[in-house]
Amino acid sequence: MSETRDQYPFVPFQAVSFSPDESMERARSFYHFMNRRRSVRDFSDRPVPRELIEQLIMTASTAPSGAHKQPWTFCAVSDPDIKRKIREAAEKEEYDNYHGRMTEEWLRDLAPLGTDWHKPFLEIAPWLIVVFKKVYDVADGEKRKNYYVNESVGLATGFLLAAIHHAGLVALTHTPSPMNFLQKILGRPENERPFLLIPVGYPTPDARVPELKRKAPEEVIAWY
Ligand code: IYR
Repeated sequence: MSETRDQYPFVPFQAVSFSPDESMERARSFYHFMNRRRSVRDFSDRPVPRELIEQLIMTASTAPSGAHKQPWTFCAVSDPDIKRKIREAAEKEEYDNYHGRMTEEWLRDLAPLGTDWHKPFLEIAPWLIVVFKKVYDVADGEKRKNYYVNESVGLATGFLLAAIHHAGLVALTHTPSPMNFLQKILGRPENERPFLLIPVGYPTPDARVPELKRKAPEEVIAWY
């Protein structure tokens, strides 16, 4: 038993418990639900209330993190001027990516997704959630270490995508590269580095997504 357990407050764990049959049924139905999530690029401009975005982000922020530091900031952008600046900067980088910076192999791998340097969704989607990782924290003017920052922020972003899907909205995990322009446009402090840019909203009624298959159990699981 940990030697510090008596020195810090602990509370009873509020277990969520089901019968084995219920667990199996919930696991199946959650899989089928999650398997319907798709990255969407055809966004409608239908508004999404700020309270809904806040609720989704609070779910993201329940993710586990190294030493419970929660080393993330979710910037929620609806301001049209800021969205335009982000689009302009992202398209500038992406133009260079698609015209020489990405390898032939990379371009071939992307071809089935139908992407190019145009990123209109960055202005059309009602919200852009820009996820920042805090490589360290600052408290009382002093640097404090964070741990497993990429793992932690990746987990929180996964929770965010699940929450978005659960609420009937769609998202795109967008990775303009390089994306330090986000730090500048949003005026984030030195300890915050951009991690992912996630447009959030509703799909257009005629939205289309690439036909893709997900790997089978034997391709993604090794049993021992
Ligand atoms: N960041 C570029 C290229 C791109 C890269 C990967 I890996 C993708 O899965 C999709 C796109 C873009 O957003 O177009």
